[in-house]
Amino acid sequence: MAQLGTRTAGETQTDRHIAMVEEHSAHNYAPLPVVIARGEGCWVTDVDGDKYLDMLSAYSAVNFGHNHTEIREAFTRQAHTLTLTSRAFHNDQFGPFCELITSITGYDMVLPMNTGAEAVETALKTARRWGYEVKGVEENKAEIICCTSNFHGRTITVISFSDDPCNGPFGPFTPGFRLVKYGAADALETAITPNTVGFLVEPIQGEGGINIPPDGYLTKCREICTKHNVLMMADEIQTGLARTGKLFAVQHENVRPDVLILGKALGGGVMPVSAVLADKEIMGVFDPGSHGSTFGGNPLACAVAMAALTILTRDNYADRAAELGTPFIERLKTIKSPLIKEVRGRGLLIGIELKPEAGGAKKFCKKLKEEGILCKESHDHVIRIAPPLIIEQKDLDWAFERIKRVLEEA
Ligand code: IF1
Repeated sequence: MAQLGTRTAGETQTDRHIAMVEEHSAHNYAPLPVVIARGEGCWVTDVDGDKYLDMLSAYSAVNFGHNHTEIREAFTRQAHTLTLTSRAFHNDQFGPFCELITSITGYDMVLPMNTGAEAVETALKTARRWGYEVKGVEENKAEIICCTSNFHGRTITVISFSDDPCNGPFGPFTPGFRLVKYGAADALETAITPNTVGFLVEPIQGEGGINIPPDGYLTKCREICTKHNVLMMADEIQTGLARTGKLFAVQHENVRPDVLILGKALGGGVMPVSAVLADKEIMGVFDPGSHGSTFGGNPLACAVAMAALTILTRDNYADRAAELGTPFIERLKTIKSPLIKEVRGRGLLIGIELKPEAGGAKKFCKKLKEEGILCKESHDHVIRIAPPLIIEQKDLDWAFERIKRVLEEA
């Protein structure tokens, strides 16, 4: 039940905060009119005391819920000890982090960054340098294949291979990228040339609308990349770390990409931590000075990431996401609303696609907010449901009643 806080007459705190943002912040977002002040588990409280169930998890960065004790303690302990040295020197958190993340993911080496886009850019640099120095592609001729409806971040190079119109006008764009239809393995094979060095793919497309590829797609892509000596690079920034019911979404098909890209929840929901993982013959292309970042691999990030990885594996978050998500998806499918085109998802990454005549998913996210649920549309017509993986059945039941009511009443 969303407890309504005591409201003072006239302007609310919410109004006051939104007015400040309207006045002083770039309008690069159109947020729901809610100003969150506290978070605990799956619940957040706004500045006026109203409570909401967080069903976005900051786009899967808050898989552990808000204010997770062990993550907070790891963060606080390290914050009091040592936060940043730069990688001009070693620090005592980095080695243990590298050992833990490589053992959990099964790759030889890791290159730590901060945001997801930085990790994607790092993967692109990895593929290009590998292409020139190992595959033998002529310099400046490397091609990387990406998918239609992709989302990999907001830097100029990353949006250079986006087909989303909101990514412009920001040209001139970075050359060397081709798009193929997401889900069509044969299109990938057709697009490969002797200069192709990498294929970048989301195992499930998040922003593209929670797009799940056909069964066997990732397996076929793996085979094609192996056959043509092209690096298969999986962007698991949103789908990774247990979100889809496996530790990594590629495990739904037992596919092992050559390059694994992680972010979001790797930072435990408290700070940006991202990483690129690969075996020695690929990651070995980097030599001192060829890549880096001021904060990449900082001791605070490593401490938080180690806590996140430890909790994920120890508490079987992946099984939990599958056990809670799978029946929840089936229940959502029972909602009788002529507006629903399809309910789809894996684990606790769920999309309710509405028919165009519903008028867009955003207005339903606004109605859900009034019911005490915070979620976000993905690609106009899809209501994305992605609660923290610690969510309890009773909260899913609470949410289901409200989602059902909003969609059936419409
Ligand atoms: C925003 C979208 C989701 C990602 C994948 C890389 C990145 C992201 C698969 C870049 C980031 C975030 C960005 C955030 C909203 C959110 C998002 F709507 F933008 F597309 F989740 F779907 N690969 N996704 O999902 O990571 O640099 O942001 O750390 O930009 O509004 P980042």
